Amino acid sequence: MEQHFTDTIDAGRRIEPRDWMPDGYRKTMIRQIAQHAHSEIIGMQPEGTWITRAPSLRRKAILLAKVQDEAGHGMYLYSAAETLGADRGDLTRKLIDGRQKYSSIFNYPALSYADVGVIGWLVDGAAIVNQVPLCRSSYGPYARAMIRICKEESFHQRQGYELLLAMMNGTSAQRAMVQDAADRYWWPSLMMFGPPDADSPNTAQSMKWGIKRHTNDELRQRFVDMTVPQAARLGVTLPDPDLRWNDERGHYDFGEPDWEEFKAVLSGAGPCNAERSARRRAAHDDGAWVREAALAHAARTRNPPAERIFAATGAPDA
Ligand code: FAQ
Repeated sequence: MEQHFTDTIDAGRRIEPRDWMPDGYRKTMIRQIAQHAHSEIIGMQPEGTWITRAPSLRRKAILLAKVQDEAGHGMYLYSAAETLGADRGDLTRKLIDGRQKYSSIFNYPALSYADVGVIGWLVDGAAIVNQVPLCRSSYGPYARAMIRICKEESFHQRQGYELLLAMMNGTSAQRAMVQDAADRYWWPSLMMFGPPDADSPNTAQSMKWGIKRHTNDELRQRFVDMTVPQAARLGVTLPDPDLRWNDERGHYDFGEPDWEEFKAVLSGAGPCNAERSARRRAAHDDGAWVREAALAHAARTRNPPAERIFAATGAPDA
C-alpha cells in the first residue's frame, strides 16, 4: 500500500479520500487545510469592520462580496478536512482554544479604508502566489477546492488594486493613506509565506509528498518579483531600502523580514491576536442556538414521525 501511495505521488496523480495514506501525510494535510480554513474565517475580521463604513454603495457591495467569499473558502476547506476524517466542530474548538494556528497576517489591524485596498493587493496577492501551485497539490479534494478559491482570490486582488489606483488618483491625503497602509502591510505580507526554508520544519517532507510544490523562500521571491512593478505603477514606495533588481540573479534582492516579530505573532503576542480570538469565540457562542436548531431539524428529517411519512407517500401495503 505504501508503494502504491508513493507511485501515485511520483506519477503526479492524486491521492483521494478512500486511498491508503501514511498517518503522517493525513496529519500534515489536516494541519495545513485546517490552518488555511481558520485563516479564511479569521481573515474576515480585519476587512469586515469596514463594511458598515464603506465610502460608497459600490465599495460596500464589492467588500461584502469579498468577505462572503472568504466565508465560502473556509467552508470548502473544512469540508476538504472532513474527507480526511477530521471533525469540523473539533477543528473549530482547536482554533478558539488557540491549539491550531491561522495566518499571522490577520493579527494586524485594518486602520483605514486604504487597508482594504492593500489587503486585496498584497494579502490576496500573496495568497494567490502561495495557492496557485496548491491547485496541483497531491491531495485531490484540497487541490480541487484551491482551483475555485484561486479564481475568487484573483477578483479579490484586482478589487484591491483598483481601489488603490482610485485613491492614488485622488487627493494627497488619500495618497498618504495608501502609502501608510503599504508601509504597515509589506513586511507582514512577506511573512505569510512562512519561515525561511532553513527554519521550516515541514517543507522538505511536504515537498516529497507533493503537498507543497515550492519552498517558502521560492514563493516569497516570486511575490516580490511580481509586486515591485505593481507598486511602481501605483506610485507607492515599498518600505525596504535593500530592494533592488539583481541582473545576475534575474530577481529583486530584498531585505530580511523581522523573524522575531513573526515568532511573537505566532505565539499570540501580535497586535490583534487576543481581539481576533475573542471575536471568533464570541461568534461561536452566539451561534450555539443555530447549531442546536440545525441538529434538531436534521434529527427530525432523518427520523420523521410515521404519520408524516405516510401522509407524503401513502400508507404501505399490509
Ligand atoms: N502564519 O514548516 P513551515 C488567506 C506555521 S491566505 C501562521 O514552513 P508549512 C486568504 C506552520 O503552520 C492565508 N503560522 O509550515 C485571505 C507550521 O506550524 P506547526 C492562509 C505559520 O505548513 C486573504 C510552522 O509555522 N493560507 O487566508 C505561518 O510547511 C485576505 C512552521 O512552518 C494558507 O494557509 C504564517 N504565516 O508552510 C483571506 C495556505 N507560516 O508545524 C482573507 C496554505 C508558517 O507548528 C483576506 N498553507 N506557519 O503546526 C501553506 O501553504 C503552508 O502551510 C505555509 C507554511 C506556507 C503557510
